[in-house]
Amino acid sequence: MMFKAFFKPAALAALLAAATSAAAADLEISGAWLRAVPPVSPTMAGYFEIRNRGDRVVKLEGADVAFAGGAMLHDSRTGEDGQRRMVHLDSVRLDPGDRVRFAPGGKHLMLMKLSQVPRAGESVEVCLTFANHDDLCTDFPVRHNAP
Ligand SMILES: [Cu+2]
Repeated sequence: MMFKAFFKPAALAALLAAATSAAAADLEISGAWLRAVPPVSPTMAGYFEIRNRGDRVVKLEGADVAFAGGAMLHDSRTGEDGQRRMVHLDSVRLDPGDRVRFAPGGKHLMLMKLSQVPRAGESVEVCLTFANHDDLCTDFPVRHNAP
């Protein structure tokens, strides 16, 4: 069953994360997590912080996830009517030294067309994709609230 291959218990994920660091030489991801959603939800949001330790501009474009049909970068903005709404970002630019936080109420990764919905306590691999950099894969634990 595909489910088993994608979803690891958090304890195992922690061991794997220790063995396979979520850092390329120039990019570092920390604090990654996915917000738990009901099992019928078509979407879920992911949060993390990314830091560009390299010496060139990097453009984050989205993500590849085995259990999602697509992923988009979103930001949350307040419209003229005072309502918060999500806007699509084509890419997020990271200049050398930049640190960008994806957090509830602001930028987030939106996973869409979920074919399986991982549950709180599980951990799933998300590969961030870039215009000009190799994919960067890391485990995102699923939680109800921010760590
Ligand atoms: Cu969104």
